[in-house]
Amino acid sequence: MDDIVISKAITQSFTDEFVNYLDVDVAIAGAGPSGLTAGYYLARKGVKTAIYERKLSIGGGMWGGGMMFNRIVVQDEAKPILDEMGVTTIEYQPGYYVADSVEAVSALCYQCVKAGARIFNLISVEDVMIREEDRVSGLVLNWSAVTMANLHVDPLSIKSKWVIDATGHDAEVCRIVVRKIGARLNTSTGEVVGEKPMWAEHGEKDLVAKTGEVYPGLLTSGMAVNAVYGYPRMGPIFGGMIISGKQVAELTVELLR
Ligand code: 48H
Repeated sequence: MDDIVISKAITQSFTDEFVNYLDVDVAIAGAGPSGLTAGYYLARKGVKTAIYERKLSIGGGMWGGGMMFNRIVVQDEAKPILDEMGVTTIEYQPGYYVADSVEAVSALCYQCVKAGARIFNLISVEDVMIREEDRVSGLVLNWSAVTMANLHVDPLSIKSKWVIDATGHDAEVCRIVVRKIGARLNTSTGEVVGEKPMWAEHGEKDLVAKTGEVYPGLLTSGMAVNAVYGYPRMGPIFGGMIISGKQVAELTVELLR
């Protein structure tokens, strides 16, 4: 066993891949359920897709199910997506399916990577590239460890034809765009409106209806949509997240054409 060979294998293969993904079709911020689902459907269409995740773990808020009971619920419309991903669901009542959240995250992550999307964890999106007359044209990245340790280390940039904000409740990429360039988003106030109190039915419907482009070059999916447009949260029903992920992928494929 040669320790240096092991070190070289890791650093060289990671660096080669990172360099290859400096210019992508789609860059997704956040590897929660919506980002992973979007990555899966994009990659299956042959779209070069990179996902950047701040945390060590992939899966965002899905692991914890509802209040740490590690189960999620999805509705009729989302069940075929979980079936396709290989996640077991049990019909609890007509129209309500329950799944193990650990199995669901693991399956989404596995299918996303196997479809060809690349996930870079431990990397935070801290800024955006704006080019071509105020169009989002890429992301600015740093190691999460740098941000957490508050180190003064400059970031690096990646170029992408489309960016998807899948950062969940904080809608971080949209907030960056508003804060940095005073942009007006496609919302009632032009800014990130902020999510409203829990109401599953409306939260889910509104989310699916508004998944899409929020600013030139920038789309939102998942919980970020509710935050951006000021829609209710929905609690531990995750169907909307994966439907939104699929929808944003299909829309982006159209836009890329
Ligand atoms: C890199 C980042 C950054 C950044 C954040 O929160 P998520 O799980 O988001 P969704 O939209 O896929 O799913 C939402 C769902 O988990 C949820 O919270 C629900 C249904 N809530 C309902 C309710 O009522 O509360 O995942 C977002 C991911 C996370 O892993 C973050 O770590 C990551 O994005 N992230 N990654 N750079 N700047 N900001």
